[in-house]
Amino acid sequence: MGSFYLTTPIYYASGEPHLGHAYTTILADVLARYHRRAGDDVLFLTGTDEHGQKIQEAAAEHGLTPLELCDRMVDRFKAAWVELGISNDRFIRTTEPEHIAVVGALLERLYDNGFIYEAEYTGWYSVGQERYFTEKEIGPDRVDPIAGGPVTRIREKNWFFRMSLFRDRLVEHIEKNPEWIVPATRRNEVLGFLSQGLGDLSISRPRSRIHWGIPIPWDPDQVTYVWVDALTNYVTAAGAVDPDAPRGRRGFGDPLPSRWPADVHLMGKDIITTHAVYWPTLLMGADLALPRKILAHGWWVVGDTKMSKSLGNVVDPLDLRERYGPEAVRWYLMREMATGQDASYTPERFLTRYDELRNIFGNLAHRTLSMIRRYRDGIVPAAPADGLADETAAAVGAYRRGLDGYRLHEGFAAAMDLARTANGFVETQEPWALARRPDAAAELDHTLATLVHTLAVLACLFEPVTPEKAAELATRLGLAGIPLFDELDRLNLAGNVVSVGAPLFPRVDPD
Ligand code: ME8
Repeated sequence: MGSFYLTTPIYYASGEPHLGHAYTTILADVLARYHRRAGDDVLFLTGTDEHGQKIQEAAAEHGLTPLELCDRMVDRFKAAWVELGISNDRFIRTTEPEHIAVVGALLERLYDNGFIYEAEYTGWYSVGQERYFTEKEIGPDRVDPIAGGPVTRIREKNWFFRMSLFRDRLVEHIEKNPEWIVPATRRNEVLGFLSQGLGDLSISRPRSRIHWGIPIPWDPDQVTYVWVDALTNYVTAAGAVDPDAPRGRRGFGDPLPSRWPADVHLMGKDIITTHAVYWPTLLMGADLALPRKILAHGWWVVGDTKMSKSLGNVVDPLDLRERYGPEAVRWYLMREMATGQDASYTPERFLTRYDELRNIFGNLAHRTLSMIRRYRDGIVPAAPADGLADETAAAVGAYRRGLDGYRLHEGFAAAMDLARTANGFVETQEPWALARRPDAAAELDHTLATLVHTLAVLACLFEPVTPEKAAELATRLGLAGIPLFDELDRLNLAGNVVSVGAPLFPRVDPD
């Protein structure tokens, strides 16, 4: 029993939710549910990033005020998350008064600590990424190096954070904690970035250019750089900073009932620099603890191209959901992408993964429950349920190592393998043959009790990824709820009345 605080990026409220957003949010949801099932007190945070030039321009295009656009998009994100079974504890919006106050308090803290100064900035800005890039980064074609979008030359007065002062401390932290940034490719990328030296960070924009942002507390002609605003959401939601405390105290380091630091920040690899360089140095400057882990996953690609709104090759997860159900989408995304690496979306792979749910897991449930009804009047026999004890213990171990180690695909492969093994057990035991032999009643009881026990374990293992199907299965097994991990060793289903019901994962006819 412990506590676990995890976050997704807060998504830009300038566009619709798409498969990429869904992936990170489902990844977080699976981890949140896994930790709850393991007995942890979980805080799962997601939300929307609502300030800055990108939102300002998108709103103008739609003939809306920025807040009107954000309100509209927040509804879309929230609806998508409900449809996909997301169990977030908190949805933060950067336009919330509490967050605005915390950003102001954090900036004042950096200012009071002597890490803020004013200077002229000259360089290239990408609205798409909401970031400046150097001449070298944009290359001869002068495009943003992440999505290939346009950059504009800018010369203006900004407030700066002395990020450069924290470079050595950050490098040391990364080197001393090899598991802090995962996967290792991303850690090496960050170390490579830091090896080229680290400049200071511009943390404001003139209001004359961008009006949609949080004012700098000591200079209302400037608004807070949107990444500083956005990253701060993680401490706002944790209650780590009390914006009402007197200036200079502000709750930093005070014994607030805070959830900070986060156990893990989840994100795509596109925003690793902001999370692994800007954010920890800002936290160091404000005397706040660093997050315990940063996980940057890969990209969903179509062919060789990243799926993204700006590229127009967006696959709407809700399209798949309508036909196959949201939990098939969740399963596909978690099972198919090796956490951390890129994965290519194809309808064929989606169908392969759906068939696995239907033919292995769903089939095991259906045949087991049907046999109990046919051979034992629907009542789970009182017999030892240990026919697959070793296989089950090994699968639970591999599953937990996979999820604890952020290799979710390995965990779910282990769960599916257990279902496959149990189907093999049915084939070798041949319960239909045992049922014809009066002398084999005890062996049939043992076989059926073992299969029911395995299904109860599978309900626990599948709950993080297919929560409703797991709950349905638990009900059909006559359980009051889905077992927790620490209940698996003392499951006793003898005497439970089971029900068969329709297949958990129905056949979906192709077009
Ligand atoms: O960057 N594959 O928001 P955003 C996998 N507001 N994941 C993808 C993806 C893809 N093709 N496309 C997007 C922002 N994502 C900022 C974040 S946080 C303080 C501020 C996911 O709406 C992935 O998690 O552009 C990526 O990091 C995020 O969406 C970017 O979302």
